[in-house]
Amino acid sequence: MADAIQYKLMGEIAILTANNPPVNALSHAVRQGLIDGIERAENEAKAVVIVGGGRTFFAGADITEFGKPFVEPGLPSVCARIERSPLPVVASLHGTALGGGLEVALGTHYRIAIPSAKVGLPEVLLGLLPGAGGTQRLPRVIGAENAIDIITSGRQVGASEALKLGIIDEIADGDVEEIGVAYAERLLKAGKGPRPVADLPCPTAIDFDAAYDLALKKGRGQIAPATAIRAIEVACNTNFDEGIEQERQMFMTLLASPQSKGMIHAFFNERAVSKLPELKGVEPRALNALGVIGGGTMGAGITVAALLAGLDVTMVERDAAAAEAGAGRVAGILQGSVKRGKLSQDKYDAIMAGGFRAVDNYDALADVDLVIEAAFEEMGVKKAIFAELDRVCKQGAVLASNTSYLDVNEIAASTSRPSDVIGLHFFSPAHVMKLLEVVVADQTAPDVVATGFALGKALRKISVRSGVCDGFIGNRILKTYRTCADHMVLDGASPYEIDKAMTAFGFAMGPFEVGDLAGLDIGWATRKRLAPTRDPHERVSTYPDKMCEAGNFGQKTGKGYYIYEKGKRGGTPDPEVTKLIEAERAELGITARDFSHEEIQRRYMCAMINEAAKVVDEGIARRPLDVDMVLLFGYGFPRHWGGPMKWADMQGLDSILADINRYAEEDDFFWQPSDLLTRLVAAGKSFDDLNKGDTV
Ligand code: T1G
Repeated sequence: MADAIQYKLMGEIAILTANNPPVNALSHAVRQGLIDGIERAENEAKAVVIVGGGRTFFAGADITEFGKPFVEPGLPSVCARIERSPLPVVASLHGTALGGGLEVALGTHYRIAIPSAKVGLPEVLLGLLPGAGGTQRLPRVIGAENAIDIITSGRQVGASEALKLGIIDEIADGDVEEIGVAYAERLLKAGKGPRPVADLPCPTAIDFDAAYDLALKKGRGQIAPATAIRAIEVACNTNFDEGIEQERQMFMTLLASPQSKGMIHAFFNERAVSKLPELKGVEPRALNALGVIGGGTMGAGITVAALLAGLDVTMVERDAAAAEAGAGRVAGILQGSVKRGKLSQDKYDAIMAGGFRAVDNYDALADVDLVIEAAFEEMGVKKAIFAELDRVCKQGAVLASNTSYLDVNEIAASTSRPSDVIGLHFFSPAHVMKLLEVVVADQTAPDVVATGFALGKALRKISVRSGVCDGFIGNRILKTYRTCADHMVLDGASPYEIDKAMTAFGFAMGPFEVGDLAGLDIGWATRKRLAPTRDPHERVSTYPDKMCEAGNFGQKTGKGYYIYEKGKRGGTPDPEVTKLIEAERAELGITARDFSHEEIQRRYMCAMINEAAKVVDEGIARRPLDVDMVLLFGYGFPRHWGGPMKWADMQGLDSILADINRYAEEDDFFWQPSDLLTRLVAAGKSFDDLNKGDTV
């Protein structure tokens, strides 16, 4: 195997080139290679240049090594060894110098970058903090305030901002090795020697308590950003070596924390979830021109996502007026992106001039590669549209429905080409939400599935494969934990306490706030749709119907569970709702009881996990990690827990099952323990074992 760090001498300059594709992660071999390279250079060179081979400088510590036995040299000692070299050491940056990568660069004495390079310390996005001197060296270079911003946000900083801040010393265009060597030669000519950052004075202190409290509040329970602030505080009032020691202790504490395990689980699985073994070697069909049926909220959002990905889109509406309205919605969303500087006016003009048209006849879809139907959620409407698509679309075109719960098999069977039919379930707003459920019907051809995933990749979505059932993966699980919340309300909990409990757990919003945001009429329509087939044993609350009958659909009507005043953020609890609930309890003869936040969170999560286990057991979701990614990217599940299945594993599946069995003593209709969960507990296995291919 080629050396992880390649060494060559060019004149008086030793060049150490990282060679650990794809992102030059700082694995053990790379770390050892850096030490060996520096020591060799000190015997024969006057200066050293460290550069990344391939597409980037080091993109950080090797995350796959976390949790495995630690092997010296550690990254802190690699950075220290580079820093105390008697030779001037230059880091020449391209791609993304992130985490341990930037820490290595801060361990060198001079930093140069090409204009497109980015730097950052994103460890908090893994539930960690910079553990190789980043919290001690960066503040010495850019001050405590700027360091807090970069470290607690985890954001990537462009080369020009990095130059302004002083993270890098120069920007130069050209080959990254050549600009590095030229810079080192200029330094030698100028008689410049080593310039350890560690020798810089402690940065000026700021109000760390205020910064700490703010980070905790913003983190919604995440501990890493706040801990990083304490580490930066140490840099301001302790000598460097002591600071490095304390940083290490804080790093090791976070590394052992469930939050870090949750976030590392999310990091790897947001990349793994779209890689299906059965699609290996399956070529997707062509994907240049799209058709979108419907110019409403979903149709317009899907169109914008496709246009921003450079695809050509033809939107079809029932008549010219509706087509114009649809085009107006698309233009409105894109102009919003121009205003926010996310899209240039030129790009906007190019899209609206060429890549998009809204029409009122299906014949315009004769040559498109894929059509996404985003029309009214009614089976008759769907079948009529797919009959038209079957008539006009070319052979080989992929016919997709954005339905969020209807039977895709039934839609497919209504065409002469069911193998070309698939579900592509976007989430509102479709140009923002990252999740895409790729719903595979019984007859969907493998290359059609591959095309669905290819579209997801082109639109920068997190695509998750789902089988066909009512609500697919996400909405089916949502219905269950939402019902659990309703049951707790009937038994005594207030919707507002439930919202507080779930935001304390880490959700941006509780279930009743989400209901108000999405529109309570959606749930109402679902209840009406399912009423004819509802099991008489099912507990249903009627007060939500009364709220809807009164026209209170949430934010869009100014009143739902909360009352919303124009221009004011958030809503205030509506006492009328509490009255409705108390009346229903009295009617049902229920004596309200207290629910602690812990009990609310536990029941809510157990309901979610139990239904999710059934979804996996039935093969609707292939793996537990698929469920985790659906909840993370479509339902606001807190990333620092990794998803419900990861959270369940960290809690211990036996304790989850024990609670479900206990709840079943009260209501054995709603709480029917998942067979898969029972089998896993009996076998002493976890959801993660299933992710790794194990079975029970
Ligand atoms: N370690 C191991 N594997 C990594 C990796 C890493 N740091 N970064 C990426 N990969 C894998 C990734 O899983 C994927 O694998 C492939 O590389 C391509 O990545 C002590 C403790 C660099 C911006 O957090 O943000 O340093 O799926 O698909 O979209 O203080 O990867 O192909 O099998 O994402 O072009 C800090 C993490 C670590 C950066 C490139 N560093 N990486 O994005 O490609 S903690 C990070 C990224 C640390 C020290 C601490 C991105 C990227 P596969 P990709 P991309």
